[in-house]
Amino acid sequence: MDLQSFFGDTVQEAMASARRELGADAALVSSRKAGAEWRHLGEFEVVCTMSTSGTPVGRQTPPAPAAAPLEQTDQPQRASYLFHRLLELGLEASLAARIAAGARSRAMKQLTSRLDPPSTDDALIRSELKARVRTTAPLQWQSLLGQAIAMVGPSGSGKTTFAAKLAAQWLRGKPAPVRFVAADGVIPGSTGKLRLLSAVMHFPVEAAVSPPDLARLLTTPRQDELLIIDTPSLDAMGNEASQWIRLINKGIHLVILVLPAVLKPEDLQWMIGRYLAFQPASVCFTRLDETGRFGSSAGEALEAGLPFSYLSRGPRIPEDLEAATAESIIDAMFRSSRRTAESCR
Ligand SMILES: Nc1nc2c(ncn2[C@@H]2O[C@H](COP(=O)(O)OP(=O)(O)O)[C@@H](O)[C@H]2O)c(=O)[nH]1
Ligand SMILES: [Mg+2]
Repeated sequence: MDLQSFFGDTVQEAMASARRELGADAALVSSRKAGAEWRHLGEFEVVCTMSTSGTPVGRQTPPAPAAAPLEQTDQPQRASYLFHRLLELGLEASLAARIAAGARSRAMKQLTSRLDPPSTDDALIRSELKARVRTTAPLQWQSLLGQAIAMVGPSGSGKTTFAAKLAAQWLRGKPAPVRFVAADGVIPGSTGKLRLLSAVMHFPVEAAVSPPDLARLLTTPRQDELLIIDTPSLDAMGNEASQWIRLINKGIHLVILVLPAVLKPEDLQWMIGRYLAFQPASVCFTRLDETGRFGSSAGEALEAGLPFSYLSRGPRIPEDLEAATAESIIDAMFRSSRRTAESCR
């Protein structure tokens, strides 16, 4: 039996919409108060079937189904497919339910308007994600001269490597006036790593081992230069954390939160909560090459309202860095989940 759901603020209204869609012989199978996630479509849901002949009555020419799924899958079941597909991508249940609801109302709109050909489940999810994923434009050093940008994030997340990749991409064409500030010098060895990179890439590096040190550098910015500040992790800031936070909030034009995509969702959520103190403008996810569940990381950033700026897919400088687009984020969510499914076979 081909079942379809219709919604309205009264059962009569929902039935009227079923008859418009299926014809005057639309038969009511069941009716109920709409579940919370479908309430935006109407107070009541009626489940109807087509006339026994299978041909919608009142329609002159049956529409040619462009793709099978929407026409053949009954709607409540479809909502469940969408929800489970989103869980498979790694999204946490409440976000998955909201995105599934949005994807399903897209399907309903397509069904009622018949302007667009019906979409597959993945295409509906992609459209719904695209409406939610925000990205920032790739950084251009030319528009940042005289300013300072900072990378913040937990230790080992890839801040120094990201900063070096960014500078190396800028330096590729012609020399870009970039000066590095290794403010993560509280961790032995990390300043050394940046110095090594600077020797290869020919950009100057200064060390700032305390908030007053960094404050001094920030009060005298050169108008023909861009400062990239590589900061310590919150834990390494220790008792000086509030001083670092104040200084970074006040003196730095743009802050990027660098997070590894390999963390468990609950750890990532906790981490994002802590680093929001720095008021990051965007998030750069690293280690995409090492995760089979990018959806769970992307979901946490979506929930925190953070736009995506860059994706890092490996340690190579600068090849493994790309500017994020809504498409690349969504592709990465689908690709990494496929990788997990394949490795489980
Ligand atoms: N596989 C992989 N390794 C990365 C990536 N980004 C950085 N790394 C490596 O992660 C380690 C820590 O990076 P680092 O930039 O020092 O982290 P920081 O402590 O946040 O500055 C280094 O060995 C990097 O080469 C990435 O996207 N994928
Ligand atoms: Mg570092």
